[in-house]
Amino acid sequence: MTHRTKLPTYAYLAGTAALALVLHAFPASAKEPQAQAGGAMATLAQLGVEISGMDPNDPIMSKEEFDAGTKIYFERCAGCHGVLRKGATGKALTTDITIGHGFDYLRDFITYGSPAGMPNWGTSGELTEDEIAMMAKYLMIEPPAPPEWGMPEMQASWQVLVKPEDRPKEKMNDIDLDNLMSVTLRDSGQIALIDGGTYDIRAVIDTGYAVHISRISASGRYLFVIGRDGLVNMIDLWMETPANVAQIKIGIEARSVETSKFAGYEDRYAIAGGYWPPQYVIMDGETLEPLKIVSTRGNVYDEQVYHPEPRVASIVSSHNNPEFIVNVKETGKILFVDYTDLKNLKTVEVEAERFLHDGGFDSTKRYFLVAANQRGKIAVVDTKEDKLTALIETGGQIPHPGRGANFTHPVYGPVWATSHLGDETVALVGTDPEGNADHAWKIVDTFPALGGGSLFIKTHPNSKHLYVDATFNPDAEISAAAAVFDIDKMGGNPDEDPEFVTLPIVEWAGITEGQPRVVQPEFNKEGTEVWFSVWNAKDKESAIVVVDDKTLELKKVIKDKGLITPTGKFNVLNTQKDIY
Ligand code: DHE
Repeated sequence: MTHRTKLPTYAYLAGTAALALVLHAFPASAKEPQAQAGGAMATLAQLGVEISGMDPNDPIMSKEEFDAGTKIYFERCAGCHGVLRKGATGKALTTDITIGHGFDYLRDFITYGSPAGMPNWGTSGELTEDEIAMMAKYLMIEPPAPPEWGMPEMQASWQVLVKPEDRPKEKMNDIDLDNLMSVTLRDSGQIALIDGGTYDIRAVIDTGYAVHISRISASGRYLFVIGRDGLVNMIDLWMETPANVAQIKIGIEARSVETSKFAGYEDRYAIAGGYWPPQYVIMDGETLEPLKIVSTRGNVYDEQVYHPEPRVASIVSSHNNPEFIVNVKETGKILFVDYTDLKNLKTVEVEAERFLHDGGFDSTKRYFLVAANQRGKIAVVDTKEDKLTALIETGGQIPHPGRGANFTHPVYGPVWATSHLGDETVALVGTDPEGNADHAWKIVDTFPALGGGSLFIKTHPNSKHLYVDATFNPDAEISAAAAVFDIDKMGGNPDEDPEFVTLPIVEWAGITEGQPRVVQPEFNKEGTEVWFSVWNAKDKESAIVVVDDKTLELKKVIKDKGLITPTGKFNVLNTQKDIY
């Protein structure tokens, strides 16, 4: 069952899963930049823009329209095209390009989308004709730059809700913390903590908007989550009912958070990465006090031209050195940031590839593999020696591993796997330079899974299965299922692709309303169950479906009226120890 669907993209991602980056988070001055309002009021003739039916002396748009356009742009477009419209996963939309395209072209493009991944905002009914006309005009005016967010702003937003000395001295609840799942409730601005043994929701905690990921401190006590609006929440899992103990807003838009894990530095520092402003901040690991802010603006690794918006994508914590590994999307650089001396900060800057996104460690935790998604490559760095090990072309379109999946292939030995957003392929990279040198840092096999639009792939050291979703496949039947491969049967016949079983996750959830998508397989602590989110619209029923890893049968459907738009799930032990 092979579906060669070309469904690229992040534009789609940012679109359907519209990131409502709350504009009211901007100070008023940012919403009304003088130059922009001036640009909005400038006449078509002054800007050299023609729109049929409008007089050259008409202003291109009113200030009210400009404000509305700014809001829509941040909600729907910035995730892919960048705040300054320099392009990343989506194309560049700077005025030299958009004015050249003209109004009719832009309007039609926004209306119908493109096979290369631009969503069909008009024909899908997400934007009205008037909104699209407004956006076509908006794109021909210079973009407004959101405000910077430095130490004064961070300090002002920082709150220690429960001081370290007032926190419990021992665990005060009966939760098996290792088996707790932190579940993103995307559109309600919360996370749910679900007991992996009883499936009970033990707490629902308010967080920033559309939390992106959860990470666990080295000790396993503190849970950190980051909202798209840059709000970091620190949750103490030892409390009778786990709750926020500190929070800080580290910027206007953000995706990544992590904590120090190297021996001797457990729970000492936290780090968060910003999309806007493009920077990372190192914080105290017990209070979130901001200690050091470092801008990632700079030159693109290959062309060596300046980029004003190099966003921080994934961040992981090295197990081999006291370092954070910070992936900078637009400049294609991987930074090893040494946290032993924040006053004399040492950073190793590795030239990798554009546009860095998500990734994870190999099974030994020595190597980190990260997708340079628009170049179809995986960059591998050695976290012991702090250098680039390999750049590997996957052969697929837009590799999107999440943290990837590590297993021992019957023929090729230890491998790390990624699926792809832009096509149906799964690619396996050999990761054992000592024992399997011939296969190391090469694509040893690729084979099809359910279809394009895959976001995440997962296995566990105790499992013999590899699970692959197809969340953004345009076919509702495919996005409602997940593929599972039997690892032992891989490579038996080198001329044949491994077969997979299709798990009808949405059908199992018994949800018939809306178009729920299956996203992100995540294992429990023992590696005996795999959990899938059934992600429906905010006003419709969603669920979590738990599958028995041995039998591949349905084990449990978790439903609750508070389970609104569940997406990412993070098992405490697996996340703390980087097991995947
Ligand atoms: Fe994600 C990981 C960015 C859209 C769910 N996502 C990541 C990471 C980045 C990122 C940089 C890696 C963080 C790390 O490891 O430190 N994601 C982005 C985007 O820029 C993008 C494309 C558009 C946007 O506007 O946000 C985007 N992501 C989505 C979604 O629409 C998803 C499916 C649903 C949601 O909750 O928003 C989504 N992203 C996730 C999840 C992970 C993730 C569940 C962690 C996976 C894991 O297993 O580690």
